[in-house]
Amino acid sequence: MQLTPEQLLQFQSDGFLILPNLFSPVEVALLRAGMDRVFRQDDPANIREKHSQVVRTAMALHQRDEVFARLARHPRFVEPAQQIAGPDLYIQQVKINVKEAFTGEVWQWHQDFATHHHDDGVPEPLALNLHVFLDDVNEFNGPLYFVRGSHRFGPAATRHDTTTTSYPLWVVPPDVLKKMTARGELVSAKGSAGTALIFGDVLVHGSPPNLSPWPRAIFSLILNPVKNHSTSEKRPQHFHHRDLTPVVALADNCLSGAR
Ligand SMILES: O=C(O)CCC(=O)C(=O)O
Repeated sequence: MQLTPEQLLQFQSDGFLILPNLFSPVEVALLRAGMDRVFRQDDPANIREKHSQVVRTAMALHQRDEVFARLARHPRFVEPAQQIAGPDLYIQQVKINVKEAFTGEVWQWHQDFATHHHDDGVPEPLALNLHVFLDDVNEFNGPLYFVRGSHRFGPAATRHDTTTTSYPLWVVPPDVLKKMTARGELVSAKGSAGTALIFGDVLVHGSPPNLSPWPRAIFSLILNPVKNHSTSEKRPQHFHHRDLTPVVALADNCLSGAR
């Protein structure tokens, strides 16, 4: 699948794209079945909420379940990513982030690059984050918030937050965010299950707690140019995979039959 010239311009201008209903209800059902399987596993890559102990993030999914091995190579993700970031991309991270109804906790404002750079030694902010909603995401169940155009500020001053999130995250402090929002509006990324997002490594984003009665699960794939690979192995490999083999797109119907 190729992005149109208009979509590419919009990505360059806003720093993100929302692609409504990119995956069908049947494909979402296959992915949700995979999510149930990996969440039942007793695996250190299932990271739990600090307070409720339910799974907040499940990582290394392409190594743990066939449906996610295929999704990480899906042409609707890989081909647009290659258009933006170049042909040779490796699979850096594959996860699902969940915000359970009533208890799902916050993700502080951050740029993914800060953690990729400080913790993994990634040189440049070239990676892309590709999401697909596994639930309907609305304004109440903890959508991602973006600061439109914040990628144009480049890497921002950061603070290492080891208390709020279930794993340490380099976050954007409030005074920096305030300056950015004076120049770029806040957008909440909403849509039906199957909607996809693409955003770059320095786009500022975060998400509020889920106070609603509706759970919210989002699959996330990070692809990084091979030439921009990590140079530190400080974090366990489920945070940043070491295999630099360039990803090859599968057929468009690759999810059917995966279980
Ligand atoms: O899933 C979310 O709400 C945000 C997650 C996020 O920003 C991240 O994993 O970097």
